[in-house]
Amino acid sequence: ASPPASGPGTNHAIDDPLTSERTRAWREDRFGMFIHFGVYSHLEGEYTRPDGTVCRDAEWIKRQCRIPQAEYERFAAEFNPAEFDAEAIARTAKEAGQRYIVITSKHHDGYALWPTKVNRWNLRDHSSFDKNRDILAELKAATERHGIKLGFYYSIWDWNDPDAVHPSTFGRYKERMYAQLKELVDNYQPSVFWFDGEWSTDRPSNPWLTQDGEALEAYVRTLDPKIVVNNRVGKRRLVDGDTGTPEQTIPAEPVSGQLWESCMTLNGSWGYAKWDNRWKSPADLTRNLISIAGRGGNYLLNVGPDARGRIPAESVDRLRAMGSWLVRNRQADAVHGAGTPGIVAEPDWGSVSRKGDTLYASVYRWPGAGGSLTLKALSGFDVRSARVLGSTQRVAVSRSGDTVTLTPSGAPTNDIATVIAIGVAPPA
Ligand code: FHN
Repeated sequence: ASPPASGPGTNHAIDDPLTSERTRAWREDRFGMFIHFGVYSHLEGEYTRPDGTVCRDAEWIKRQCRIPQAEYERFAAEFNPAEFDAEAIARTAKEAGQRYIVITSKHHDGYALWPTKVNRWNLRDHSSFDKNRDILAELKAATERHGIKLGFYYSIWDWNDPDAVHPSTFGRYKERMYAQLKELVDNYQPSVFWFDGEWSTDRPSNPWLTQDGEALEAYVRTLDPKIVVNNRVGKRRLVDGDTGTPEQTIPAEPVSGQLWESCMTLNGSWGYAKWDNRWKSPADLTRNLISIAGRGGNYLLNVGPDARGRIPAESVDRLRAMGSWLVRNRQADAVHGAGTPGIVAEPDWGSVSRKGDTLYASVYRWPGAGGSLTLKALSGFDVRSARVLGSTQRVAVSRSGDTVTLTPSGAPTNDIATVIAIGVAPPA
């Protein structure tokens, strides 16, 4: 297929991501698992310098701690994630309610997690790992078994390939990168490409932000037009690629006309860092997911497996807590396949999402006895019913002007978020 006609400001000859069949499942998934894993995981966040001082970082450790190339290559040669268990990872994601996984096929250090034929800087050719194993193939098989989609993070910025920074050799780097992307599509049929590092400042005039980013997006579409591509392929238009990628934040007012996905760490690091104990609470994480769904976005929550390839227990525990909230009382209905309510504003006591004729009001702060909750209506609608999921208690509904008042008659069903399902109908 020839690349579609393009120019600055042109939205390639592709259909609108907001309504396209290509993004349909992604728009309903709402929750995915990000995995940062690579040579840096072998260091587990700590590098001891020759003078005995310790430098701490995570997936940026090579650069931030100025590890000499030869030494980083020695660490890679030792890397042996023998306990990487794709089945356990896919099961953890499934039980958490995550519907897709995006793993770092190559992070900024340029190391490929699959046996690329493009160079030897990869887990098969430069490690102590079993030469017969291919963890991306294992993950592909495991995700398929569990009905989860698999996508790849791929860093455009490459610290390992000197050709990437010099204009005279850049074309050679680009050829290798294109060849790697084709390998990934041919070998593993990913559902998502999650690019990163297009913002690199290594070159004063960064070609990825303009014509090369545009060509890259078009190239991926020729490899497989079904792949969902994130926006970090350039800054040519408001919406490059299919999806916006706010990082470590949940936009209060998402950019309109753009699909989006907040990516976030469970502690403070993407790659495994044994010193990082800044774990977020299960309540905050679950409420983040609920609020994101109510604002029409997805939540891509990161795990960083350790040197042996194991997801830390603290991460698994948090994901389990989120999954058990979702299955309890079918509260997942407030998240999976749900989106912005449109007809009511976001309340300060929680979040509201909508699926069809049902509004799901997830209450983070339940009112005291006899108290009530108010919703501000943005358009006319009738309330047909209101009930607390997992409870038989009555919820009285009254209306005055654009204020809808909900008065529950009993206690909340849990500490994280109690969901009131409100049946609505447009006025006749
Ligand atoms: O530099 C990376 C970082 O290591 C991590 O991969 C995050 C994930 O979104 N992206 C970059 C920073 O924007």
